[in-house]
Amino acid sequence: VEASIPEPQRAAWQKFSAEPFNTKEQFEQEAVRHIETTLARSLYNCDEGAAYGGTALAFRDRMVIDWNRTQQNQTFADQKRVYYLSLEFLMGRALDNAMLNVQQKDSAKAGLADLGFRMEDIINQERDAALGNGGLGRLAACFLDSLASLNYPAWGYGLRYRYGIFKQEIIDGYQVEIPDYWLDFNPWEFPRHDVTVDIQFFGNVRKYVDDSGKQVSVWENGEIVQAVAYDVPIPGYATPTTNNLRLWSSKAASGEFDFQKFNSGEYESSVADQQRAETISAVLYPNDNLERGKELRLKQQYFWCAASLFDIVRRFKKSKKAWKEFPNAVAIQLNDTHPTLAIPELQRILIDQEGLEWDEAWSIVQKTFGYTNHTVLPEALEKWSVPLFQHLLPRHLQIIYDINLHFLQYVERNFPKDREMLGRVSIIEESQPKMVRMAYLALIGSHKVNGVAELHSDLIKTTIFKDFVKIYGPDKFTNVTNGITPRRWLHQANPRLSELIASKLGGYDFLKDLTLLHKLENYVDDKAFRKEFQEIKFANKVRLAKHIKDTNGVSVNPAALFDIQVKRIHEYKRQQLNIFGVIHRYLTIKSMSPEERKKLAPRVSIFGGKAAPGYWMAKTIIHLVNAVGAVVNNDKDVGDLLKCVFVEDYNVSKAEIIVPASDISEHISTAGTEASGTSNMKFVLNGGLIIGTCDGANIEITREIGEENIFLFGNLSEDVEDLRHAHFYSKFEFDPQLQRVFDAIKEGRFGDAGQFSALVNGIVEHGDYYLVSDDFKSYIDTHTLIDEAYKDQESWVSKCITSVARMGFFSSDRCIDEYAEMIWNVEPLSPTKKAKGV
Ligand code: F55
Repeated sequence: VEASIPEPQRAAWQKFSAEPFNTKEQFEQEAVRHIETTLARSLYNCDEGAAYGGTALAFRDRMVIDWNRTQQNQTFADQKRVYYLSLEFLMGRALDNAMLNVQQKDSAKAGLADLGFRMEDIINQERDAALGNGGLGRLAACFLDSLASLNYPAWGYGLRYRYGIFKQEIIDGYQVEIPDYWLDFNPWEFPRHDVTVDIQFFGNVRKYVDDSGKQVSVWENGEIVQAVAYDVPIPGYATPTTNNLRLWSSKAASGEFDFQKFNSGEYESSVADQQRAETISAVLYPNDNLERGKELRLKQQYFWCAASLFDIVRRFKKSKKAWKEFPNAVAIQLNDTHPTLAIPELQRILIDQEGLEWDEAWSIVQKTFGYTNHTVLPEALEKWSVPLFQHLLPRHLQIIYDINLHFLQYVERNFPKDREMLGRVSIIEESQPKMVRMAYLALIGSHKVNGVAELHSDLIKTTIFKDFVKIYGPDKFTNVTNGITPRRWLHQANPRLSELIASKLGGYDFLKDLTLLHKLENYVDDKAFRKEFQEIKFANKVRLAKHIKDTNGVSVNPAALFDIQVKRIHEYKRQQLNIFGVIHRYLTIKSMSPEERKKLAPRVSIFGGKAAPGYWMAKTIIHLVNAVGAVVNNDKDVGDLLKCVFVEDYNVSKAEIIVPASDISEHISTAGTEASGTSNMKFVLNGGLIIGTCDGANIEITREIGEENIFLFGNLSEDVEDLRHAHFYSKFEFDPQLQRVFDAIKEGRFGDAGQFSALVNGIVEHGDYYLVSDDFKSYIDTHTLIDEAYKDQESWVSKCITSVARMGFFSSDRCIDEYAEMIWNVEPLSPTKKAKGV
């Protein structure tokens, strides 16, 4: 290793080598030093922002020590590594997580108190790292936490967006998007200006036959953009293992080209080129479950895949191993189809640059990749137009055609009688223009394909990938049910519940092995435990009520039943069903006598979530929720019996306040549409119950916690097709209670009815694709059951505690172990206290 300190001088280094702090005093020393020197603030101008900065930098230093050691340890161990490629990492805040994972939050809290600051205020100074849309991006973040906590040698690779997911403001009931410029002060990233990769776009392919008679392809005359690495340390919980998340940032390649422009006086156009290059990593696309085929998005995907693969290959080549060893050193997991270009890119590197034969290269590629599918919704399946590909990535298009040719020949040989199949499974869709089907390419180029919950993994085998099960056999397909990290979603979000559990289980081991929660079942009837459990839920509701008062100005009663639906706004997730249910409840209250009203259980319906900026129907749903809230919350007849609020700008740190405060949360997608869902797991783990459809992970949650502890309703996925059909071909009778809701909207009781007509008409006139009318009765009847159940607090608390005790399966640690065993074939690496040698 050329850059190491020579042996005789190492003693000098080691004498001063940094050690992680472990006490309050050491923390204060580090924090004050950073505030004074790194941040150049004094005793007289240290505000909460500066105190956050000093605290973050103290923890950053502490993590870096473990991080360096981990990286060296992993390099020396020379084991297989996992690379998790995701275009989204929805990390949220880092400071609280770092303090808890390195188990020094108490030192910091006491130290900050000495300096006159409250921990909570300091934590709230940090901006979320919001480099993701929703579940898919948050899953990647949970996986990084588990990979490090379980000591797997693993890296994440993503894009360093200058703007994360937009900030949502609600103005006059409408969503307004504000850019999220989050990088002003980000102490958690390390720019690696020496780790750069030149990435080519456009250009042409020149083919020739070399001296040995071999066909050679050269991709040339393209435009070069430079990728610069930014590294983010990922600490594991209660382990020195600290993994790396590498995010790529784009900038103009500093080549002769630029100098020529400068010298010839084309200063402005040279700066414009620079800006064009920087545009690649400028902004996260804000669509979830929708793909719109934009050129810049394809550029982002290639830029990031090419930079990541170059980096992985560069690391492998240092080991001087033979190419056939590559799949024994490297496992690459594709988080959805967004990184699928990594497949033709690795094939290109192996054949065009390393001179391997096609078949040998392809066998390496297939062994290296695994592909996770997150959706069966047709509008979310990525397709790129062939002309766009031809223009941007001409060599990759050729390679994709070659992959397709080999694949179709194989299919033809094995299914000679089924000529139709060739068109169905071809990577190229014969449309106008032709399209590249990325999911097929990802599947063909991987050795395993997994869905994210049992139902979803079954569905992909019978719908979008049906033919491929025939072609490759069922063993290529597997299931890894999603999970969540208990560190953030229990210990960090709900410290009092975590502490209560620890007091009964004899410590915090359950944060590393969540199945230990089962021992809580012994306390279901323990009076003191139940009381404390209820008090914690109440305190969490008080905290959320305060947030709602501060942000919406609405007073909600913390003794009311908190009914929460927070997730991206999407028709398939059916927030419209929820708000129609709220209107139904409102109309019912209005029609009641004062005596009847007294018997009702008070409710607070809480909504939150972002709509993709171009998704009109989703924006209409937000508007309706706010319009209903404006009426209901100010109606004297209703009082505390019903409140309806929309919490602005739902994100990871809001979730940490909202999730622990639910009595009921809503996971009510049309059966067969929500691949898994992960917030369902978070809510139950925090002692809330669920109303849900038989969809995604709800089904497995039910199996684990028992059907007496969940409120399931609605039609099943196997009936969806027939029901949709029936909407068009048999005149179906509309549910009268839903009709009453629509009449109220049409009468203008929530403002001008015209604003909501698309939403109503989608159901009444345009086939009700998401089956709102079919499930409405079952939905409101189930809410009536919930009202009754909530009145019996004793049995309610038993359900909550039992559910928490049975949630062990849904830890992302369990997921990661399953991926490691079934897909990656990697082992954890026990951390050493100090890396040996340099
Ligand atoms: C983002 C961009 C595109 Cl182009 C497509 C999809 C997305 C996205 O955000 N998808 C997403 O969040 N999918 C969700 O993944 C979760 C984790 O597996 C699932 O729990 C959830 O059901 C699924 O919708």
